[in-house]
Amino acid sequence: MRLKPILIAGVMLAFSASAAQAVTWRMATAYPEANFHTRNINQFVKEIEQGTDGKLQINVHASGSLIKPPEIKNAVRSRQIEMGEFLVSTLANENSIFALDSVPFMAVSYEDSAKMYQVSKPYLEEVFAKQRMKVLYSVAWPPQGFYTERPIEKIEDLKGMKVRAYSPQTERFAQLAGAIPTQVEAADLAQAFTTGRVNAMVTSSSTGVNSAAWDYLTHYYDVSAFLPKNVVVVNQASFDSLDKDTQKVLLDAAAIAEERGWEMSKEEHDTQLKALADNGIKVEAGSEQLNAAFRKIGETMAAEWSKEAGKQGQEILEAYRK
Ligand code: PCA
Repeated sequence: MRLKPILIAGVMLAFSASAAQAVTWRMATAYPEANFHTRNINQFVKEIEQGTDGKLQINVHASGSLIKPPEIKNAVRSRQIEMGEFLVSTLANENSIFALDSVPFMAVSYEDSAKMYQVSKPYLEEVFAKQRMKVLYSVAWPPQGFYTERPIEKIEDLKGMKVRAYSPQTERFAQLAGAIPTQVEAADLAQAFTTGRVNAMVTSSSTGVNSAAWDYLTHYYDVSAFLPKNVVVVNQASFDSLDKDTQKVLLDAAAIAEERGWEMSKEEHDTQLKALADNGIKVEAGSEQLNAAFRKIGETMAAEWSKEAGKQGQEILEAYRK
């Protein structure tokens, strides 16, 4: 049977229309391909691609390969790229709301972190909206602990150590512990350790494994100080340029990615603590003395945060403690 010319023309028109509408976005993240956040992002973009029949494709550039990590937020803001992922607390100096999830010992379980996230979400969304960005989802890293190159019994043992930090909060934490903080991006850890720029770090089991911590370090003190979050944002104008159906696919996939991400994070902690131990790192809870000193630092930082966050901070904390 011969197809009627009119039908052929119709098919061709539909085909060219969808081809014309297909867009490719760029997305940047600071973290490596192997990291669970990046694996979650890869799944997220795959679902968007499938859900839109290829109309929206997103190329993910990991390890700060497209945009340097401290510039990812502004690259999305200025629409140099459409989407980006970054650690919320790297922006702590901009607004105290960004520091909340990294105040040590304020929320140390996944349950409390999730609750704190829910309470702080409208505030986070508002600050990003003012910068023409839309929050798609946010996922916590596993609990943060201390990696060292020798055993630590008490806080004084950290004195003078060069501690790798990744945010204003981790810098302050190391400083209050008597150590010397130095900012190093996750992607530059191996180099920083081999060149002796740092000899200890604050991070998760996850980043410890991703950076093969056993090559430079011997101990991990799993003190569960806090669970900082990554956030995935989209430029608002880029989002607005999508048709309604595509927007819905994107938002639905984001909701699924958020749920999946928190589950992946929990699993990651157990798996990677074991991987650290299997590779020869001594994983310990840390002495009572050490933990008490860390908690004291947490109290200092909580007081500092409250002062800085003012009335809005009070509101958030009240809602969180309810
Ligand atoms: N890994 C990231 C941030 C928090 C974490 O667990 C890092 O170390 O840079």
